[in-house]
Amino acid sequence: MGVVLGGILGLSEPRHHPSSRKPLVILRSDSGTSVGRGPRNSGNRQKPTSGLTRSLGSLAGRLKPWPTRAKEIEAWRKDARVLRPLERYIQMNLRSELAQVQQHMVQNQTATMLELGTSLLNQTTAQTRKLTDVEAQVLNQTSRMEIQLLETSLSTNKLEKQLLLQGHELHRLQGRNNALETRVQALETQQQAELASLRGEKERLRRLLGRQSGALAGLERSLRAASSNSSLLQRQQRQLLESVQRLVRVVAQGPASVRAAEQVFQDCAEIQRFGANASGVYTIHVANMTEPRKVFCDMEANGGGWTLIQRRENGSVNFQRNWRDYKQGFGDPAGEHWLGNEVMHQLTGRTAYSLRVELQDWEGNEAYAQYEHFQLGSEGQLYRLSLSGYSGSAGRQSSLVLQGTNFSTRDADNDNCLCKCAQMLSGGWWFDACGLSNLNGIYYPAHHHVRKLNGIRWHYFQGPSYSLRATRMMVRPVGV
Ligand SMILES: [Ca+2]
Repeated sequence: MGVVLGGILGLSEPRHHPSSRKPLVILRSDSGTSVGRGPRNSGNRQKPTSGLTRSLGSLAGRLKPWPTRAKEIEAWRKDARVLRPLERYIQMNLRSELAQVQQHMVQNQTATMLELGTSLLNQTTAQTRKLTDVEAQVLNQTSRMEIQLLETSLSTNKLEKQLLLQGHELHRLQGRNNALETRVQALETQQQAELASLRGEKERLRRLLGRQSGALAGLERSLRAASSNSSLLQRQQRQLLESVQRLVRVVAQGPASVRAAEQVFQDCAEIQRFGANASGVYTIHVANMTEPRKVFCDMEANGGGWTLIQRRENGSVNFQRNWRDYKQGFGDPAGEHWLGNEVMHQLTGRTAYSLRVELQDWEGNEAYAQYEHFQLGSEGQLYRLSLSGYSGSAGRQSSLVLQGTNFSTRDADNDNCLCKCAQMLSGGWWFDACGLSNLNGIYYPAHHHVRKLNGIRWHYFQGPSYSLRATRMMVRPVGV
């Protein structure tokens, strides 16, 4: 509108009022700078210029086409005089409006600037706050890390101290350990020395003990021999006295009684006591027996005085006999023989007897079995055997059952077997069922003596099927 107005004004008053265009230029310039300000500024300007617009509108409505203008120009000049006050009015109004507009603009700009400043300030404040926060966070973080560093440092220091202490402790313990080792070594050495000394002492004591044991055994032997000699002497003295008394009686009765002198000897022990020291055949008279008996006396074995009741040595005598033969006896007292069950019963029934069994194998080995007590029952008791007090070298155990075995022959089965042991194993013997011995078995010559169950057996000497080369059984009163 300013431009339109300027154009109009320029055409209408180019010469008369050159200076009057000045405010219009300012207006144009203001319009130029105000372009883009928005409708508010335009509105603000419209309000004070509404009267001018109306005037110009009416003026324009009166304009005529150019051919008529020349005539009209003169009229305009006349009108110009009318317009001058209007111009002045307009100028005045415009000036105040301009000042107002300028003031508004300044105010608007100031307000805008203030807004901008406030906004910037706000932004700056926010940024500053954020920065402050970040700084605080960083500071916190830093302080925390410092604290952690401090703690770590403290821990490290503590650990170092502990390590140092432990090192000291270790060193101290090593020192003590060394001291202990030294002491242990010293103790060991001392103990070894003591042990060696003790061993020497022990050895010395052992030798001393050995010597004393030997001496004691010697003393014991001497004592036993002395005691035995003493009792033996007493018994021999008594028996000698009895014999002398019997002899005195015989001499007093005259020569007819000399034959009776032989009958007074009950066994070989008495004969030995009477002074006979040579082994051989003698005559004895056993109590309750009507006939005197020839017997072989062994005056040497184990002190002598033995009366033989059995001998095997060459197989010259048959031992396959019946009950009666074994009861009465058979064979030759100088060689193989069986003295007889009845004699043995009478003999061992009168006084206590010992039994000695002597054995010899085909290899030249000898062994014996001795029984402290030996007794034979009567015929009614089937010549039952009673033994006790076994000792000897023919095995650790007896090969004869000690108690309760009866005598059996091929015609008298008194054994403890459903079978007939005497018939199976030959001879007459105290078979059990059928027992571990039979010295009256079949005599087998050399090289035929093994694997013979019916031979001359003694189990604990040479086993169950070995037939022996020679045997002797003999008795003697206990205590001789
Ligand atoms: Ca039987």
